[in-house]
Amino acid sequence: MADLLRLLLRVAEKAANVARVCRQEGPLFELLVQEKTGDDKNKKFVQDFKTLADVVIQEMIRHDVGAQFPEMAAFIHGEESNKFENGLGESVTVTVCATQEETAALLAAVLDGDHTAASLLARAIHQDPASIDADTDGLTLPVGPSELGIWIDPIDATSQYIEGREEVLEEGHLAPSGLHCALVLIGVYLRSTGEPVMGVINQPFNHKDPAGGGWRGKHFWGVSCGGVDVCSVSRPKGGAGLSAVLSSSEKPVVKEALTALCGADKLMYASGAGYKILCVIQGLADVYVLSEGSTFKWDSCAPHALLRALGGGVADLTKCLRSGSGAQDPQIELTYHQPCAECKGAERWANRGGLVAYRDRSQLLAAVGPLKDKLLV
Ligand code: 2IP
Ligand code: CA
Repeated sequence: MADLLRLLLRVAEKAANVARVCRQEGPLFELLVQEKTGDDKNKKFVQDFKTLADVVIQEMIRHDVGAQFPEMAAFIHGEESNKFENGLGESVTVTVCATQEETAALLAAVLDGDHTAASLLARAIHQDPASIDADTDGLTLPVGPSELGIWIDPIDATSQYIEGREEVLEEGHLAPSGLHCALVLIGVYLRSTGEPVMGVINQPFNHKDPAGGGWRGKHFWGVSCGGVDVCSVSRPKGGAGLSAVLSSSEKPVVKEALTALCGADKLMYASGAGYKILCVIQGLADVYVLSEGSTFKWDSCAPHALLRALGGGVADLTKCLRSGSGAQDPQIELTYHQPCAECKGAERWANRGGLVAYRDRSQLLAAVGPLKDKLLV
C-alpha cells in the first residue's frame, strides 16, 4: 500500500498546483473573483467556475487513481457531480481526457468557449507535479485496493481560497483565516468497517517562496491500519490545560461552556473543517468541537486517519454525549462507508451528530463532559 500512498501524495500535489494556478493565472483568477462585482448571470457563471475547478481536481484524482488501481475506481467519492450545464443549456460531463488538448476542448465547452482559461486549466491538470519526498519505504499494510474506498475534498475552505487573504504563519500558532486554511484532502477508508486507514493533506498555500517564486505548499500524511500507525507529523507534546478550536459560527452555549473549561485565551476560532482538524494534528489545539452536522465525510476522512495514527481520533459528538460516563466505546468514532438512509443528496454523507477531533482520549472526555447538560435535552 506504499504505492497507493505515494500516488495519493502525487495527485494531491497536482491538485494543489491546479489550486495555485487558478489564483496565479490572470484569466483564471478573473473568473474566481468576478463574483463580488458581477450581475446575476455572472454570479451563476462564476459559481460554476468554482465548482468546475473542484470537479476538475476531483476527476483528475479519480482518473489517476483509477488508472493505477482499477479495483478502486467505483469507490472514489467526492462532493461534486461531474455533469455540467453551460450557458447555452448544453449538458457536459467533465472528465480528464487522454491528452491535454482534448481536456482543453471539453473544458472550453463548459466555460462557454473561453479557450484561454480552458487551456490554462488543462495544462495544470496534465502537468507532472514536483516529486514529493515521503519516507514510505518498507510500509506494508494487510489490506488490498479492493478493500478500500476514497473520499476527496478537492479544496476545503473554499471561501478562504476565493477571498485569498495572505497571512504569515507564526511557528506554533494558529492563524484563524486566510489562504492557508484551504486544503486538499484525500482520505482512504476500509469498505467493510468504514475506518479511515490512510490520509493525505496538502496545504497549497503554506508559505511564500523567499526568492519570489510564488506560493509553496506543504503536505502531511498518515496511515493507521492493522497495527501499523505511521504519521508524517510527530506526536506533539501536550501543554498544560486544555485548548480548543471552534468554528466562529458555533452555538453560543458551546462557546460559553468551553470558555469556562479552557479559559478565554485557550479557546480559538479558525476557518475550514479540515484546517481545524489539522490544528489538532499539529498540536496547535487539543480538540476541535463541532455541535452541528455541517461537515461531511470528505471533510473529515483524511485528517481523521492522521489523528488515528497519532493515537487520537474523530468522534461523533452526539454519540459521545449519549454514551454515559466512558466514551470508551469504539462505536463513537466517525465511519465512512454508510450513508444516512433517511437523508437526501449531500446530507446522506453529513457527519450529522457533530464531531470532536482529539489526540488524547482523556481530552476528548474533558471537552465533552461540560457539554452534556447543555446540548442533551
Ligand atoms: C466547508 C469549509 C467551511 C467549514 C465547513 C466545511 O467546506 O471547510 O469553512 O465551516 O464545515 O464543510 P467552518 O469554517 O465554519 O468550520 P467547503 O469549503 O469545501 O464547502
Ligand atoms: Ca469541504
